[in-house]
Amino acid sequence: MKTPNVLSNYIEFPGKLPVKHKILYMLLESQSKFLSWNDIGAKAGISGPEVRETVKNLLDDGFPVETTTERGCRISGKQDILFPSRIHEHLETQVLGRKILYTLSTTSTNDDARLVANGHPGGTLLTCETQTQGKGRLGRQWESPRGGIFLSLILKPEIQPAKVPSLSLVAGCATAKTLQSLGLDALVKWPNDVLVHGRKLAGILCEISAEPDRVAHVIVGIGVNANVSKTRMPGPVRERSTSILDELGKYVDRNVLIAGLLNNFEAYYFRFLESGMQTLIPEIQEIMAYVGSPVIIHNTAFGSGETQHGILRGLDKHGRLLVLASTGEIKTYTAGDVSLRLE
Ligand code: BT5
Repeated sequence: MKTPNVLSNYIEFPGKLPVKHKILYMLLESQSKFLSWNDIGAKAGISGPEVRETVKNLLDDGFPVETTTERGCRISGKQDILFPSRIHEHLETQVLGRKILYTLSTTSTNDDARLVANGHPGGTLLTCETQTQGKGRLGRQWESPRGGIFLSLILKPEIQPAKVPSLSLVAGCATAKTLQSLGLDALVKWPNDVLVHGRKLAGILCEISAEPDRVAHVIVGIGVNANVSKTRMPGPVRERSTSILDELGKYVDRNVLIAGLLNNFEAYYFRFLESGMQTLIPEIQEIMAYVGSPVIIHNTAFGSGETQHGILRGLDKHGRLLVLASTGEIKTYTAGDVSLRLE
């Protein structure tokens, strides 16, 4: 059971850095040069034994710190690490990510965001290097190995609760556009996936807390397989997933990518709030997977569990899925899983 002290492992930006992160960033910035124990201690404001204890902690966290008695310690080579300050440098947003909460590892950033949403402003970003209990929809699991992007945004939109489900598509669209800017052929698969060459590269999980006519907050969780090969995923996921590393054959700067994603998402989010979902539909349909193709819909609304076949037609003005059934009738879905029907 999580305590209300859920953020004790997080660092807050802007804010004071805990000693561990101060030392980590010192080592990373010194670019493979040794830093003496004394220098580190003086800069971090702690004693020699405390420095050694903190460095041991960093080793336990998986950072390849090389330690020597004489010369001090260093981290060699480029490390793929998130820096809240670097995410911040690349932000062009007014609201999203203006406050960043970052930790190396947690159970699920969505769970943490939900627990702390009341005490934090709309737009707060939670992110981490790895999740131990990453969540998908309907109790499914989200594989969260290091190198991926795992983020949750606390949003406090003044909209009717019924409009919240559209935010999944808005986030999906922003994620796909961000991936397209890297040269990837990214498409949105209704309601919450981003596919590249038919394989899942990113997923969205929106969770709402609301009264009947008022939204308290929405947590928009986004997972992106970035600098991680799908070979690190368990078998069934490996077959149906891909990553930026697998597609482009190179590492990306996740700090820049997260900032770019937030920049794109905010632009769409503001349009959604100002003008409604309707204005975004044409753009989303343009990058939607399976339009015109035979599909199978597994309807998950109200636990109905029914499965239907049809031709995917697109979206209605609310972002609901339109499918042409074999009877000639157009069916509308508010929730479900779509897969391609192989003839
Ligand atoms: C999703 O659910 O796609 C939502 C994923 C949201 C993840 C983010 S990460 C930050 C935040 N914190 C969280 O705890 N969650 C959010 P769904 O449509 O139900 O898809 C889940 C299914 O995708 C699984 O059952 C697997 O088949 C597959 N899957 C799991 N991990 C994957 C991965 N890393 N890449 C691709 N597919 C994956």
